[in-house]
Amino acid sequence: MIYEDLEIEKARKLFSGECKFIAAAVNSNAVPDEDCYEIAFAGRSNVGKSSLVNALTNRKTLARTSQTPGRTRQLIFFQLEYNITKLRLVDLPGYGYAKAPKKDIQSWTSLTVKYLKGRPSLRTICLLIDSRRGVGVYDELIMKELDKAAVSWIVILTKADKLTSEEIENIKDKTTKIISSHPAAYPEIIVTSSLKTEGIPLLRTYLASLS
Ligand SMILES: Nc1nc2c(ncn2[C@@H]2O[C@H](COP(=O)(O)OP(=O)(O)OP(=O)(O)O)[C@@H](O)[C@H]2O)c(=O)[nH]1
Ligand SMILES: [Mg+2]
Repeated sequence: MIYEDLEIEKARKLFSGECKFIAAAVNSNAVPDEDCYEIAFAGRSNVGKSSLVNALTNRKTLARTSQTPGRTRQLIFFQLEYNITKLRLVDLPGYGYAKAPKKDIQSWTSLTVKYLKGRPSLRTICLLIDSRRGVGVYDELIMKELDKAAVSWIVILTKADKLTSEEIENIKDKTTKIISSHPAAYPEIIVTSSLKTEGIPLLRTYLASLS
């Protein structure tokens, strides 16, 4: 991914502009009207979705984060505004945490997939993978759901600060191979650390380029 200075600057301005919480939806009937583009963040519980939303918007406490998995149980909508550009960030509930993970996946599916499938304003889904754990069984299931949703998705590796650069290269290669068999996946991966803000400007620019 290579971007021009102008695009990088546009992204920086959009993500440092106004950002407000607009809704927390427990079911697909409660989601706000589609009046601007949206980007959704999906991934296992505790993978760092809420932390990534905070890092992107440069706000420490916009999305609630927690050391206890299962913190975010609703679809949480945040809206960025800069001049006439608007973009919504949607923090999705995590999956794979409950003691009965299969049941947990089913409830994730019924709540979230309904939203993902019927949302023309959704530009992409960021699927977060913990760089220490790699792609797990439940991530594979979700990838299949995402392929069916007819929305493009991109893998974001999180918590890169916990790995050496050699380990990062390994997990990047492994993950790239896995996504190559998924038709709706963006072929490149973005490596991030919300703690060290690594990869955050690149991800902002990619997301802003879709708006
Ligand atoms: N070292 C490190 N820790 C991180 C990073 N991002 C998140 N964490 C930690 O991981 C834990 C979970 O982060 P959250 O952002 O709450 O995860 P989540 O995916 O929103 O979790 P759920 O809402 O439960 O699905 C917290 O303790 C964070 O501080 C990172 O980039 N580096
Ligand atoms: Mg969360």
